[in-house]
Amino acid sequence: MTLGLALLRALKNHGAQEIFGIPGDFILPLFKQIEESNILPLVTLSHEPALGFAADAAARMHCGLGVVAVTYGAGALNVVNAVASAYAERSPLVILAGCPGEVEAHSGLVLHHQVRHIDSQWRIFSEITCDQVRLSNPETAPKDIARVLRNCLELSQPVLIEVPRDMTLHPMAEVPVLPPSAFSADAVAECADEWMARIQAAQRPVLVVDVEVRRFGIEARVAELARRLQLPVLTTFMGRGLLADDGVHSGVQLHGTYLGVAGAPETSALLDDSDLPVMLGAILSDNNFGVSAQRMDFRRALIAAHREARVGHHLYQNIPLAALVEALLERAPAAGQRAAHAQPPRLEYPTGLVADDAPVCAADLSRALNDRILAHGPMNIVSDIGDCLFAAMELMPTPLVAPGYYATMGFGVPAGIGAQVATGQRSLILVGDGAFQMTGWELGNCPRLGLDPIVIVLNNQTWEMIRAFQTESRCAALGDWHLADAADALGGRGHRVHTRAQFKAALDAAYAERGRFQLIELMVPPGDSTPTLRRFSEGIRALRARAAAAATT
Ligand code: TPW
Repeated sequence: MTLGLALLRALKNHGAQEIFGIPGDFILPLFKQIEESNILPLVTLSHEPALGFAADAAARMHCGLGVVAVTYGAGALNVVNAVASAYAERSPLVILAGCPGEVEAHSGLVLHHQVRHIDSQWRIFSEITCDQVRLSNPETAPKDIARVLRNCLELSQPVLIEVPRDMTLHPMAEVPVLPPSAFSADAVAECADEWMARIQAAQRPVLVVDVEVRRFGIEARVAELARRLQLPVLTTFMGRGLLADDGVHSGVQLHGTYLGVAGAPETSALLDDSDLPVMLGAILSDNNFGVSAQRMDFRRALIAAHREARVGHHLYQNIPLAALVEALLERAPAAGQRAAHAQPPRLEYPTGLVADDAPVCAADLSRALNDRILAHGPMNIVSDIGDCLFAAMELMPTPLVAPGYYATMGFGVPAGIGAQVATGQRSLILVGDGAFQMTGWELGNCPRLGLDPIVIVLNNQTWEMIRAFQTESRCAALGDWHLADAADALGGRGHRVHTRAQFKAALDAAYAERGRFQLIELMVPPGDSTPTLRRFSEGIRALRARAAAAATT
């Protein structure tokens, strides 16, 4: 077998389902093998950042590997921000990057796409990947690839596989699938004992779930734990959409998302006043927890993430999240054993869009979509960063993919494309006009790829989030790009919407027509924002002012 084929088979054997790629001469031999072998389908897009976002979303939907294939230097460095996002947000991406062969690397000439050293690409990616291998030695490559792919999955972070241009056709043995990395069952048991003792002694424990719970495919097990321990559950901002599946969350006291000063007071109090937050898979970021009215004291929490578990000042290392959850389940009361099964709370969601001639506003977005969810059930929502993500916080339980922590713009459209490739189900993409300007052009690939996502552009003709945080900024104005017209030109259908009645009609028409992407351009006035963004920006400003005042006294 050739090295290229063995690599593709290894990817497939580790769960990869497709490759998002843009070719270049340093990786062309591998592209030839991808196309000829039919081991994994190849999806090409227009610009490398989009490949990274699409593969990231595919990985999130699959709860498994997402794969990107790019050429050396210019291609690989174009995907850096998307890989950094996946690194920060724990998404298991494999970056297959071309690189020079041994002979040409020492030709005495500087090669095209070479930044500084032949190794510059490797060095840059070392910062944003959890493991790397260059396939220059076919003897050691099978075990190196196996190690790198196992790390990708177990740490749920990107890895780099450099494929030297002259190695693709070199003979190589099959790549093994390694057994899971060893960990100490005793350590897991001791940790679970300590956690259970604390949970049983706590007055107001609360379970906080974040993205790793999905990455490691244990949502149903975590829901079971919440039911058996009768713990109220919050998701983090980043973890919004977790446990959204009806079958998973039934009987769970899911109280929505922790938004601190921007959230409903009873919801925020669950965590703010808890004497024992139990945090599973949580990223301790400012977006998740910085919105708390008080500075959060994480020493009072039980935290398991990134193969570590904490109890007060104790730190257990090399603890897989899934193993800890299983150990907790072994110690939890059996189902139904606890009296008075607490009912899930009734959360209030905005619904009931009035289809009249009043101008449409940002608050109408969640109203219209909740009406849709009520009538037709949950849908796969992919959101960019911007006010649209705050609108997503107002939605009824439905799967959501968004860059809620790293917060990179430009994610929405390509990630929505990646999500539809991965699931075969229509994506609903939420994006602001500013973020759309970055990567919205990728929609032009939809007709060729047979994809028909529905895209709602919240067009306020500004970088509204920027304006919300710094109202005096004039640079945030974007002008009117008439994006609905562009949609028609790219092979989709555009709907420019000014009133609530037009919004309702456009949504109905968009859902009714399959086979073409739909772009609903929601024309809202600059300065208008969702109630959630308003509370968030006011809350953050107040917290900052308080911190500044405290610093000067
Ligand atoms: C890659 C900084 C965060 S939000 C935002 C900027 C510029 C404005 C978004 O404007 P948009 O949405 O899309 O029109 P809305 O609702 O606010 O009007 N560059 C990158 N990522 C980030 N996060 C920024 C800049 C930013």
